[in-house]
Amino acid sequence: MVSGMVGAGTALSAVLLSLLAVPAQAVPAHGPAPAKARAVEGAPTAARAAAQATKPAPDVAGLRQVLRTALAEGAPGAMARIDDDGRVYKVAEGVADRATGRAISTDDRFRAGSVTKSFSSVVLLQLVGEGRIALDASVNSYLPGLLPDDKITVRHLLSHRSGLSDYTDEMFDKTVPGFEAVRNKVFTLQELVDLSLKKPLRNEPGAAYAYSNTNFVVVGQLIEKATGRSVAAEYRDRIIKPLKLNDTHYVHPDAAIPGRHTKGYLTPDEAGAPLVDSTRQTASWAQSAGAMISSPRDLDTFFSALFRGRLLPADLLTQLQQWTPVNSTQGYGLGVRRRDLSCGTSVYGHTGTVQGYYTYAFTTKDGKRSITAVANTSNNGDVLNAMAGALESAFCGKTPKPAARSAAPAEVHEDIAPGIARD
Ligand code: REX
Repeated sequence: MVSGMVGAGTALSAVLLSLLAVPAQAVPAHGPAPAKARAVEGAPTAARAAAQATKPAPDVAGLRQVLRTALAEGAPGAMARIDDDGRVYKVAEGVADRATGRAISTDDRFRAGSVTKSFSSVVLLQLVGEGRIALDASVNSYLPGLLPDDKITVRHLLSHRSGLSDYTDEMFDKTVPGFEAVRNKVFTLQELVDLSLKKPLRNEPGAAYAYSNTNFVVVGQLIEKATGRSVAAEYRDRIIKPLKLNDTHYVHPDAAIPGRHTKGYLTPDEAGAPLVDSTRQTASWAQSAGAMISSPRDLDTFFSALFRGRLLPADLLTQLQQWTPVNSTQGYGLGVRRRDLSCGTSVYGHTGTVQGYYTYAFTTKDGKRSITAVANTSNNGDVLNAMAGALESAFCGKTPKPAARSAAPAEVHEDIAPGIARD
């Protein structure tokens, strides 16, 4: 079913085997063959049929090549799952566990990092829909005295325009020592905000986009204040249970990933130093900004449901898509990213980076085609850039040109705190 898998063995032999493996086609895991799928969907209008006819099929061979490039750049394993209107493609290369040589699988859970921000945003926007929070109200009106400027609004937090500094810049200045110092720590949300407030605001509230984990820690505080419950309970009752996301867990401060999962391997700053198994951690430094555990199926389901309008009323889904420019090909909405691809298609979702895991989870405007692509390493800009090619393969239906990849390093730092990803 999952092609490109390798048998048990040493990590090295598994990686070599996967690189040498006969390229097997990705097989739809379930659902009808494409021609039938369109027929079964039933009597599309002429316009819809025309739109479908022009929508390129995913380039599965290209996707496999993207994953292999990630392995060649240093990831022990990489995998991706595309959910295309009922048709599923699964591709996996390399290992989930370097010690046992177990092949990575698209059924593996992983740490989804900042994709958590999209979950936090949905919960907060639902509270807006219920009249419990107002998007343009001052954060301090709900959390008196918390922030140094009353002009910072809820919307500024969700769109990274508050100016609040990102406490992770300093925390992870030195990658492995920074990680080991917090791996087992348990922070309160307030402690994380306090770390940020040691630094002045980076810009006037609302004036500029400046990515900061602090924004979504404060979003977590707002959720807890408005509901009187933990963010974990709100994620569970508002998103995880209704969408039956059985692989999605917010276990903070537990350090273990429940169930079947890929290990994560952090790349040290020192060239040639061995990867560090970073699987176990409290992820307390991230919490409502990045502590979610999920699977490719669940993230595809989540973003698909969001853009099909199943989580938010139409007016709030519109608000979520008010884009602040990030660079010439990216925008940030309210807890979601927009990426404009080379073929003219824009896709919507989020990226994630926690120690040992890189994630891309994106969907189309209509929510009908989604991809989640994961590599089980981090702090490796070459792997991050290679994995960006998964979006081109999934949505543009063609193999990313090497030139496109070599042009990409400029975007590694695009809105990740300075020094977060290596060159
Ligand atoms: C923390 C350090 C990165 C990672 C970070 N992660 O801010 C948040 C996230 C939760 O997912 N953000 C991404 C570490 C970028 C997003 O929004 O897409 N790097 C690593 C270092 C660098 O320690 N010195 O690469 O694992």
